Parts: sequence; structure tokens; C-alpha cells
Amino acid sequence: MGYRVAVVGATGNVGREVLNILAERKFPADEVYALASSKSIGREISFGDKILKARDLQHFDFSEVDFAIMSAGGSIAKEWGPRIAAAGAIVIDNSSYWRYHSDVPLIVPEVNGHQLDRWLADANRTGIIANPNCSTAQLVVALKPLHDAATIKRVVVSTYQSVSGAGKEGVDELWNQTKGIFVNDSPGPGNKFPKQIAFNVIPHIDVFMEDGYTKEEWKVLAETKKILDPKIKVSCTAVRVPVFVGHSEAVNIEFADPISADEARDLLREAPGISVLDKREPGGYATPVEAVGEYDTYVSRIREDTTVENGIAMWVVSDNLRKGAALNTIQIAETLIEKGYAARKKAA
Ligand code: 11C
Repeated sequence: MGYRVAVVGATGNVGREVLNILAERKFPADEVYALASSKSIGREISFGDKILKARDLQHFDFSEVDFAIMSAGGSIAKEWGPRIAAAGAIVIDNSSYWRYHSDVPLIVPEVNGHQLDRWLADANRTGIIANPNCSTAQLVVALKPLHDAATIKRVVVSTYQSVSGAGKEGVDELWNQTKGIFVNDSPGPGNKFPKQIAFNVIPHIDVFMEDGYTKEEWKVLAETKKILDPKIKVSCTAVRVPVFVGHSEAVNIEFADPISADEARDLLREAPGISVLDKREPGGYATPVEAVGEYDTYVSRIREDTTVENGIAMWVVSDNLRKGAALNTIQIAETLIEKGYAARKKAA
């Protein structure tokens, strides 16, 4: 018997990618429902070779749904996560709302998918699983095999984040400003980014916090600790760049134990979800252009960082809408199925 999957926020950038990936990976679904807010009812959305019509979240009956994959923002997640879970579906939420709740697992299957065994067996589970921020997901996939081998003490990461992380408005703003400058027009102030994004970079993503870091930077720190190891120290500088899709990260890691660049490269080559592209020659590294539409996180420029005792520096690139969002939610659902989560009996 196949599963019933509701995609909440199906008309957004990530929701559409969830539908694409469910179809691409032939997810074992009998039914897939595209749900959206009332203003999008009836909108047509591609699902493989089919077209789904968006249905109204407010009036949808979740009592026979097995998975609700939500990419509809924090306030919808707050209100609807517990309601959908109470109807018996497993909620996999992409927003930041549930990520830091102690009774909600925050999962990247390659890194801490094993936590789902205990969660599934827990009769009192909340029914909600959180998906991490895109910049965290690709980072922890790349850190995990190295941490297992040589124990990471500290990570310093600078991100180069594409505008699709800021949703459709972010993509439109880069497009419109680029076109405007190209035809010699003033780009004009944007609504989404605090400074011109076309032909520029902006060292500011999400709101500023009291300590001077931004919320995006704090998320990378808090989520790396929750997913990988609370003992790892993390410092992040998050930067928006004029790229449509694909986040990049320059990462410097300090380990407790010695590890060479060759050892790190070999470990990363064997690790799930990673492709190593690391030739020390022009073009012998990954950029966002190659990562778009891919499942893997690419690791390049692996070298020893001799400014600390046991240091490695590397470059990590991934499709932020895929591993950073839609793909990871589907991998969570696939992991639950592998661990024995069965489709619910349907009414006769
Ligand atoms: C960005 N990383 O690139 C953000 C988008 O917490 O899920 C994802 C925000 C989140 O702007």
C-alpha cells in the first residue's frame, strides 16, 4: 500500500521542488495533494507528468494523510504543525519554527537519521520533525565524516548564499536589478534586500541579534550543535551573493586529532550525499552552477589549514532548494519508511 503525502506550501519555490523530487525519486505515494493558501486555490502545479490543482489548506482533511511536508513559513508551521500531527500524519517542517524545540528532532538523514529509530518508537512523540536551514544542511553533511574521524573542535564558516534562499521575491529582485543596470537604468531600491544585490554582495541575512551576529549566522551555529555535536564551536558570517540558486561555503575546521588533506578527501569521497570535485587546477572545483538540480553536496579545495594545530580548509557547495530544503524533507520521509513507518489504513 502506498503513502498519502500532502505538500503544504506547494506553490512556493521549495514546495514546487518537493513535488519535482517526489516524482523524480518515485516516492512510494498513492496520492499527493498540493495545498496552499486560499488565494492560490485551483492554481496548477506540475508533479512529474501530471498537473495538480492547489487545494485550500484550511479545508483539507488530514485524517488519512501519512506525511505532511510543510514549506509554508513559521506562522503556518506553528498553527498547523500540531493540528496536522494530531490528525495522525507525520509533519516534516521546513520552517525554523520547530527546529529548536527540545522534543522535535532536527534531522539530516546522512548525519543523524539514526535518531528517528527512537522517535518512531516513542508513543508520546510530537509527530513533528524539523528540517534545517539550507546553509546548515550542506555544512553538516560535509562535517560529519570528518568529525567521526578526528573530532571537530571549532568551525569558522563564511557563506555565499543565493537569492532563492530569500524566496521568489529575492529571485525577482536580482533579476529586475540586473536587467535595470544592463539597460542603463537605475536599479532602484529593492524590497527584499537592504542594499542593491545585483553586482554586489551583502553581509547580512535575516535580522540582527544583540551580539552583532545575524539570525542566519546564529541558526548555523545552533543547528550544527543540535544535529552534529553540541561541543563543536561555530562562528559564521552569512553573505548574500548575486547567484540565483546554490549556496557556497568557505569552511575552516580545527580538529582534536591530526588529519591530513588526503585523509579528509578520502573520507569525504566515501561519505553519503557528497561528491568530491577537487583538482588543483583552474576549474577543478565546484561552483553553484554545477550544483543546481543535483542531490549531492560538493566539496572542493580541500587543503591543510596550517594556522591551527590540526586544521583543514575546504569549499562546500549545494543546491539550497534541494539538499538545503526539499530533498532533505523527502529523505527524512524515506528514512522513516526504511525504519518501518507504514502507511495508515484508508477508510473503505
Ligand atoms: C536564506 N537560509 O538563504 C535562508 C533561507 O531558516 O529555513 C532559509 C531560512 C530557514 O535566506
